Amino acid sequence: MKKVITYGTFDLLHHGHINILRRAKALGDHLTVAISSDEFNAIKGKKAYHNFETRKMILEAIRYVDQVIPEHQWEQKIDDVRKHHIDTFVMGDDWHGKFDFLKDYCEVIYLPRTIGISTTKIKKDMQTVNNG
Ligand code: C2G
Repeated sequence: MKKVITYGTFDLLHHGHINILRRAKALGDHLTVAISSDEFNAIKGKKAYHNFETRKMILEAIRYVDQVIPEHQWEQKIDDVRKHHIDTFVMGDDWHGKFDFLKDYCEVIYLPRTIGISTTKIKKDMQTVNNG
């Protein structure tokens, strides 16, 4: 069984997230998603609209996702890959090159981001709509 992993906050779920989850799953038979805890988001300088439990529950409802684990820190990826016997690590290419150290442990693939959508854009556009 070929196992794939990807990481992220996945706040205000949108089609960009779905596209990368679908493509990540297509690279293997099993997809694990490591979703950022609220505390790790603070370290990333992100404030998610939904808390960890809600974001986790939403991800678990997606057909491409087989397992959801917490992401507490930058440094856990090597342990995760080994502990979960991961064959392939996938991230959007805004992270291109940033996780190449994992190449000693698994295949590393960066996939093109979905253009024109982001959680930040959703928040900004909603503000404009609401402010008239
Ligand atoms: N993504 C995408 N296209 C978009 C928006 C996001 O392909 N339009 C991808 C990102 O490249 C990432 C995943 O969706 O691979 C999750 O995006 P975020 O929730 O923004 O995650 P991020 O803050 O990048 O956290 O340790 C890694 C970090 O946890 C990544």
